[in-house]
Amino acid sequence: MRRIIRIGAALSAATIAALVLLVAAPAYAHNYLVASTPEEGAILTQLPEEFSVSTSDTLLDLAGDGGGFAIQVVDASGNYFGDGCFTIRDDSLSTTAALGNAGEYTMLWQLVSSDGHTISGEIGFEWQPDADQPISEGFDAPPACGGGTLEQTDPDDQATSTGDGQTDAATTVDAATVLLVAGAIALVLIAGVAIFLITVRRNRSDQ
Ligand SMILES: [Cu+2]
Repeated sequence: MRRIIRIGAALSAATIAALVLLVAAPAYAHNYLVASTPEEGAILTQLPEEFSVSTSDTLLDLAGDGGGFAIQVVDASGNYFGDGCFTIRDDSLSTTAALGNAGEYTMLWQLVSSDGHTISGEIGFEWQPDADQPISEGFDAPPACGGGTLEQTDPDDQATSTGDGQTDAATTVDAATVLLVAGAIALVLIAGVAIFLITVRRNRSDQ
């Protein structure tokens, strides 16, 4: 009976350790959002100097061309505001934009984490402009920085068009994470088997 309890305890510890590693490994690899202007659910009456998102770590702009990055402000009818240009500064991504009529707006963002992974999200806010605020017409397609519009593309397509370098970097990190986790699980299992064998041997010598 004591043996069964010992084996049970060893296997539970092994399982818990493996689960912790599986959950923790990818969790601290990505950047995550720490602040934004505006904040989710904010009611703006004045245009902010910048629309921006700040993350937990440096952003990865490998080619220096902003590939994989985007920040757009859209109203409820799908009109885009701003000129499509953006700035990458350490851990934050920002753009400037004048907005249109009062109503619900969404700020869409996409960026490349310090680990090479693309992350994205959206922040909803309300625009109730003061009388002195400029009102912009907006565009019916995402504006391209420098003029014209970008073709409407799926966010997944944008992520893969960031260039081979970044895709490779992301793949390498994935492989490394998998190896790390697999190695840790193997170690824990070996330890579990060792404890099991020692327990069995001890019980035999007790008899
Ligand atoms: Cu990641």
